[in-house]
Amino acid sequence: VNLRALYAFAREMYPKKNPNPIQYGTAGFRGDAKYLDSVMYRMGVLACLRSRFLDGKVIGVMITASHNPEPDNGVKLIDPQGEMLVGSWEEIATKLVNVSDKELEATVAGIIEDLGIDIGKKSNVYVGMDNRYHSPQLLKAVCDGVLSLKGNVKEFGIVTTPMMHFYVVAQNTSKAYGLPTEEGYYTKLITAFEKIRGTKLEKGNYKNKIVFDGANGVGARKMLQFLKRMNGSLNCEVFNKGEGKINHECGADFVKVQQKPSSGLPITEPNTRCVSVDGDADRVVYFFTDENGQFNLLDGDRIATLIADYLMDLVRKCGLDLNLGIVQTAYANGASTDYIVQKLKVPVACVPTGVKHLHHKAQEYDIGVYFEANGHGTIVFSAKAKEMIRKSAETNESSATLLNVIDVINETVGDAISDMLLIETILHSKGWDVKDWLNTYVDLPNLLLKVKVQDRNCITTTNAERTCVTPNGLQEGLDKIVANYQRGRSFVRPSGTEDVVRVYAEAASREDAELLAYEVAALVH
Ligand code: 16G
Ligand code: ZN
Repeated sequence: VNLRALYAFAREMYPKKNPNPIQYGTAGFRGDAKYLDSVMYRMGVLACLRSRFLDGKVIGVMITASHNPEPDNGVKLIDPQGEMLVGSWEEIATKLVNVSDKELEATVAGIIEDLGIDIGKKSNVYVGMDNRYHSPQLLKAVCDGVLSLKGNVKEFGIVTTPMMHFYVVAQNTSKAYGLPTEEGYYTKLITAFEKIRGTKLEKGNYKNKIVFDGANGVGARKMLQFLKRMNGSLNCEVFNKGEGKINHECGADFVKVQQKPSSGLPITEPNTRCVSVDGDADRVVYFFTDENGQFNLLDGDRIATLIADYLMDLVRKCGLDLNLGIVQTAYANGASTDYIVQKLKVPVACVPTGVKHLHHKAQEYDIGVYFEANGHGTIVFSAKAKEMIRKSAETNESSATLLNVIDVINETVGDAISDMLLIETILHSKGWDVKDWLNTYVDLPNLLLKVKVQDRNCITTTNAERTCVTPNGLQEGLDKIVANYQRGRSFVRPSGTEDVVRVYAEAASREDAELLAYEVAALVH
């Protein structure tokens, strides 16, 4: 391996264009696609090194800007067990993309030296992308990065983010997990889903009919592929299939933030279940419009409570001694937390925003259910739990069902389609329609605001982002305001993905939630 090639490649084909330093954040690198060629090239280099560092284990690279607008793109590395890139390498990534083209060779040499990487070892990288028009060019840059260090690279073309995670895990673990191919992914999820569902497709209030909003992203195409293989076990009509701009007035983020239906959907009968995913299909929310024309959202908190309730019930029927916990962030609606504590009687933990925090915390339970309010989440089962369920499945029907439930779930990361199949399974099993689901508790009215400030990092927080540490006096001021509102709760935190401060507020009435949010925003400003 000759490091000289690095500089030549960088200079000729992928010269550094990003004018300002960028940082590997909760969502990897993200920004205007115009500046990302060199970032992608260098991430190819880094993925190649990381694989060598881990004895040739497959490392994944996903090119997407998720729910961001169309001009943006981004890149995220996936570690061998499907987790997000480990923190210490986030720093290396940040350093590597910010050095000049000239410094590239020396920087890479430094990384190799510091970490004692044997560059004679094999290196294997998997790459996939979303359907943005600039993704193919960026994918080529990643591949060139891997090739310039003589690594092996396998392209998966257009995939959802969770599919990419699935391929990486499937390749690095046993065949029993599933095959690291598109067909392997569909087969695993569909087989398990259809086994649980059986042949009776409607039950009680549950109707086999959903409207799917694909956000004009990859989720739409993959959902169509699922349906082709499903023979009607799920009756689903797909919209926003890519005819419009990705995430533009549609998708899970739009629905959650705007609290209204996506455009591009047909007028349906009242109370029809609608499902929205985001551009790379790792987030999902449900919604419906009732007979009074009222919009109703079923977000990540609803999904977490529905799933936890169902799993607790199954575990009880299995007669297994397994502990189950729910992990939320500060954005979880207060009413959902009350419902978890008072009705479900399940332990609940609160962690800072970002999937990796939720994922790690969830791993502390035998069965950990985690969802951000925005619809990103999944369920993780400990090795011990899986083993106990597998044994018991030989003689207990509920355990056999639970075993299939595990196979419907993409445990490595939030997967909109897998989450949706699980939700459909649960609603079917309970004989519920959206109204039954909504009636479990009443959300507190809430509002999310963005505030532009000089330096958002002036604000630091603790207590899972619920308490401000700096600037001095901010938390005291906030407490004073909140005290005037019935059921009031508010917090502020610097965004990890945008140059803004986010203000969240909830209160007993819509009017109060709004007043509270604006009062707190004024305090921050
Ligand atoms: C990233 C996170 C997402 C989080 C969001 C918050 C991952 C994979 N994604 O998109 O979970 O909700 O950031 O954004 O961790 P914010 O810091 O701008 O509020
Ligand atoms: Zn996403």
